[in-house]
Amino acid sequence: MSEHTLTIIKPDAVARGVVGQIIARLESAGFRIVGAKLLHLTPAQAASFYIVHQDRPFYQSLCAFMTQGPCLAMVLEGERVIARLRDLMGATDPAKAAPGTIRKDFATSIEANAVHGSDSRESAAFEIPFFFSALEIQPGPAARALIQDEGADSPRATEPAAP
Ligand code: RTP
Ligand code: MG
Repeated sequence: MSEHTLTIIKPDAVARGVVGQIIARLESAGFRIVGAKLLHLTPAQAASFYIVHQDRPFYQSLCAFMTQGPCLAMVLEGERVIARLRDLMGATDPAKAAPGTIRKDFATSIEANAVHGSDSRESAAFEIPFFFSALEIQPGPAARALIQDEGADSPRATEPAAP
């Protein structure tokens, strides 16, 4: 079943100029980019986004890292994209990440680990609207089919409007 997930190319990867290579991995995996924006998180935004980690010892450092420069947030669409993205990302610690994963190839530490991915449907349901409004996400296959059907039936698709 097709679903959506949130991914972030984190500030370390943007600063090192590997955004294109990471996007190529995502597209090669068959994930469709249906939303994207480059932004520089404020401390309050980073703290809110990672609120689930507020009691973890790395929380302050993580929030500082995520605000050190711009990051690229994207919504991806695809079959089982939440779990498949997590597999493609690799383990949180690049030293433990499997060969061929994004973190193995682009992360430099357990904190500066190049990418974020929603870890469940519940997380995606919080994280996608955190960054994107519904209007900023391209319609999925069902909505596109509906739009095409309406376009084919509509006189406006073939005839100019009456003056
Ligand atoms: P993410 O949420 O970014 O996709 O990463 P994840 O699920 O693999 O890891 P998570 O446990 O959710 O941790 C969130 C991010 O916090 C930083 N971190 N630092 N210093 C540390 O021990 C440590 N542990 C985690 C990483 O940037 C991690 O991705
Ligand atoms: Mg996580």
